[in-house]
Amino acid sequence: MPYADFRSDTVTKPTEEMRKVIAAAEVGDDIYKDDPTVNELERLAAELTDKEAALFVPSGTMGNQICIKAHTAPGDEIMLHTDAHIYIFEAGATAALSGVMTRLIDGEYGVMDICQIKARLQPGDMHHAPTRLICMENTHNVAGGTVVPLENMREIYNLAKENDINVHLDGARIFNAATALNIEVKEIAAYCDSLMFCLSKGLGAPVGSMICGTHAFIERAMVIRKMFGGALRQSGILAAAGIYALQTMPPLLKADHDNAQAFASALYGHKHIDIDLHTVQTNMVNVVLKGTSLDGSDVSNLLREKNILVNGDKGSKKMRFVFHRDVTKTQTLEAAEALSALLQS
Ligand code: TLP
Repeated sequence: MPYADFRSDTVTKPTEEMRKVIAAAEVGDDIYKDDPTVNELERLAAELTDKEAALFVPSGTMGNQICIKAHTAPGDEIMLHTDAHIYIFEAGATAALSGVMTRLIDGEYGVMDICQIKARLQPGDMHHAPTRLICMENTHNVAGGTVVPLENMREIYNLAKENDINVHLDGARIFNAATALNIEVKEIAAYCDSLMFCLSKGLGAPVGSMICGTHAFIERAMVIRKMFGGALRQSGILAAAGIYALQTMPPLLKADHDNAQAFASALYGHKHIDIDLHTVQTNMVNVVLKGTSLDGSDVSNLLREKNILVNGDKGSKKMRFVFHRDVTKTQTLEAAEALSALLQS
């Protein structure tokens, strides 16, 4: 029996049609800007986000880190949410690669508190690391795939501009945010100077992310991409999948959101499970185990015996289920049933 894999939407595999497009891709050496397929993907990404230019990069992490380095100098300060992916899950790269200080901002559901931001802006005097960059994340991964409201983004962006600070958006799942808000991606991208979005999550491409910004910013980003070892050669092979993903996958994300809703509804009210339904806005469900001695790691091992894959840590009661094009509605309901049954006793 095949596994139903809820560990992440990063696990999606290219479809048959996507593999055909990859096989047929026209390529060239992208470092000479000779790869027509990469050039087309970059044009398309800039158009969709309404930015002047875009750059194909190997991963979301590299995309975020290139942008941070392009916006800052060592000793500067960046502000971001306490639970930001950039802070928690990028292996300390902001310190190691850009030498920047991180100032953390709290906020429920991944929404940064504007009052805290205002209170903590650092002036550029001789005592302080100047605040150069604010990073937002939409959708917000750790909060449960929550959508940061446009109003909050606008307020933060306006405040940043009044203080001559740039804004970067970790939009790894910006297409999920746009789907939930029923708007175009460019309407979210309006509130940042640079953004990164991933092709290799819910959109189903095997590799790659895009960074978008002004022409000058992307010129600088190209140098840093080279420095980080992320400049590729015949990458049209990968870009072809990205173009296909952008052209065909966004309308399908709603089905993943519906599966997340169905999963959460099936488990809501279970005596050993807490789910905050307000967080179930896109393709993730955060589940908290209660009144049981089992931890995330135990539950993960027990579900694996039933061919259901989900991450769970030792000593942690929190588990994340992620919905994507490679899990069906039936697998979703079976997983809810299996989780419910094993926590019943
Ligand atoms: N997130 C992964 C893990 O790293 C946690 C996942 O399974 O969700 N920004 C956000 C908001 C992300 O969720 C991720 C990946 C990235 C950036 C990094 O993308 P990659 O994995 O391409 O480096």
